[in-house]
Amino acid sequence: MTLYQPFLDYAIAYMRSRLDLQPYPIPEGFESKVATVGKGKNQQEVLTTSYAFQTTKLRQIRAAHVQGGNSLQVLNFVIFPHLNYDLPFFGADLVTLPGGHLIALDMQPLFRDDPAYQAKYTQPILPIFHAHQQHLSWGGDFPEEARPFFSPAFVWTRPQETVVVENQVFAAFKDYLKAYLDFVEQAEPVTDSQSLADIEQAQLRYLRYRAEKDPARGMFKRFYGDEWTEEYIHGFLFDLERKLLLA
Ligand code: DBV
Repeated sequence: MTLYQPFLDYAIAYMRSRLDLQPYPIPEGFESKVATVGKGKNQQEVLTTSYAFQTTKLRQIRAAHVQGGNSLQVLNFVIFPHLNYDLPFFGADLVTLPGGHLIALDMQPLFRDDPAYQAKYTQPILPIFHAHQQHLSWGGDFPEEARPFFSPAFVWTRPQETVVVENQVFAAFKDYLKAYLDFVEQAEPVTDSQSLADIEQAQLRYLRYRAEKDPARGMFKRFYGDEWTEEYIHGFLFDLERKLLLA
């Protein structure tokens, strides 16, 4: 059972239908990785596969899909716009662990507290947020330091039932992705040098936070070791700093 495969398939097919998706390089050794965990009857394979694309407006569209049986399924899907667009990040963290499901879905703002930015990128999605929020109760505490990176339209929920993930969460995911691609379609390049500098700073702030606090670090280290994990995080999942150094 791979709970999030339909999300991944949908996202790729839908993006293909609206964008000119080009491949984005995945470093060698990170396209697909498997480990066997547990002993005896409890042995389980954990497979992590990576997907990555780019377009003229979107620097990196990438997904990590972890499949390790009924009680370990993860799809982490993030879109990083090019640095000359003020677009938010599309962020989906869909996680199933032995303790249950944990769902984070958002368009993560570059400038959370800027009213003009909110009017442009948060207010238009509030109706979608409220429509889905009715079916998805608030997921409770999350790290306080992560707060600046989420929008007021942050879907954060821990469904008890898998069927809620398959139906309500999937519906929210589709609506958010559609709304995001609408923003992408409308986005115009930023040329003002101060705005460009602000965008780069905001992207780096977000990226450093995510790379440093990646909640999957412990899990990946257990499965695949320290070296593979750090390289996966800095060389693929959150690679902006490396790419800027190379540029
Ligand atoms: N999270 C990632 C990547 C993952 C991933 C790249 C490829 O950023 C998986 C895998 N997220 C993942 C796992 C867990 C979480 C939890 C495996 C469970 C960790 C555990 O319980 O052991 C949103 N994801 C979480 C949590 C949050 C998010 C708030 C709970 C963390 C906690 O309670 O400490 N998404 C995550 C986040 C940001 C985001 C923190 C910040 C901007 O966009």
